[in-house]
Amino acid sequence: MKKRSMVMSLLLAASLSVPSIANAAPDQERGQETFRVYVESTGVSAKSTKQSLKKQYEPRWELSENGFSTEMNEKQFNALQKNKNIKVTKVQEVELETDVRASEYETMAGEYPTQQTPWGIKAIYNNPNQTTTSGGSGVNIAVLDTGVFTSHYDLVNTVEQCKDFTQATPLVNGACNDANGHGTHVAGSALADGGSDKAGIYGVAPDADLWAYKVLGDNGSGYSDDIAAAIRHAADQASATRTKTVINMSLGSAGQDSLITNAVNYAYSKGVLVVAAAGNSGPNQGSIGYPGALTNAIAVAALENRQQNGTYRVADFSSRGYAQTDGDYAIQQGDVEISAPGASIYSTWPGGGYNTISGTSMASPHVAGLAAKVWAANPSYSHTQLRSVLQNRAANNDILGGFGAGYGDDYASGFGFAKVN
Ligand SMILES: [Ca+2]
Ligand SMILES: [Ca+2]
Ligand SMILES: [Ca+2]
Repeated sequence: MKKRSMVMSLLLAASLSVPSIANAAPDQERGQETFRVYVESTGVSAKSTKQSLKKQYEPRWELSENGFSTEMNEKQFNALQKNKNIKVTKVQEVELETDVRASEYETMAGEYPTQQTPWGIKAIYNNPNQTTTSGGSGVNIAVLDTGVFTSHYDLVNTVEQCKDFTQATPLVNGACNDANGHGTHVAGSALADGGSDKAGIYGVAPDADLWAYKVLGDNGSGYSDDIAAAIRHAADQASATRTKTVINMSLGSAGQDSLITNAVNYAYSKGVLVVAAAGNSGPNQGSIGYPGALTNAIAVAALENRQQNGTYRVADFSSRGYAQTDGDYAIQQGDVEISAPGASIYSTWPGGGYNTISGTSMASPHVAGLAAKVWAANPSYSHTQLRSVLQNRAANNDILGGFGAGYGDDYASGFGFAKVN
């Protein structure tokens, strides 16, 4: 395999540096271990209660008027629970929607990709001979994930923001290191641009701008308050810069989280389009995860590169919605909305190489990229108009293959496979 240039060895070396673990918890005594909580004061004196709580516990994120997240130990948590004017809850952990260990094929750093337009790109462009991609100019894609290897040849020119929401000091600007691989892979499917030499890999919308927001740790797990803060930050940045923004969340959990729900609703109210993985807990009914299951997030199911009943097939692992809503072409909580390629997806990887992995995590950025591409071409659209267009394109490409899939809107594939053409 041809080498891409000497620069790659530097990139590889950079990727091997061990990320520092910031501010490891100092509490070693039994019962003194701290954990993440959200504290909300209630009642007529909620404001002053909050002020005094903030003096005791250093706030991490203030995600509501009378609340904030912080760290405390079991003893402190139990004490606050007894106070009727304080609502204190443990912050939920959220995970990425892929098993990255299930990598099938890897191209080492420094080598050119074996495919410049992987099957998912050809499929969503509806052209088996597609050799490059285009579009997305002026639209931001905020990838809330494990970070991004922003030095990758095929991503470096797309990076506009790189921020870390997971460190002990919240919101580190200019840092978004990905030691996991998941976020780098997701970003590549959405907007890899082939690199300056145009010999690299292509995502759906290579002219879009990448906002790489690290919200999950290197083990692929993160806290819902960090994710909620990143969602709100993306929405505020979209407003401040007066630009169109698509949020991609290839992450989730079985249960609904109020911090993330409120943040998604906030972003949606600010005109941001929110796209999320449906989850990898299929194929049974009701296996869909959050935040995809929220009405204000587009839940994306994963397709395999395999035909059944004359269409692509929904992967068994792809989480399902509820059969009772089949055929209604309406979106309510718990519905799968759109399908996209998500099995055996080849994309960018930390260090500068490429890797093939599977999950609804891989399907979601195909839709985020398509959204950016359609929005850039139709800048007068509101985010709700854009969502309708994506739904219509999906309905025009009905999916019939896979457990639970059938004619029209179904709980496995949603409205269908939304394509470029
Ligand atoms: Ca949804
Ligand atoms: Ca339905
Ligand atoms: Ca169908």
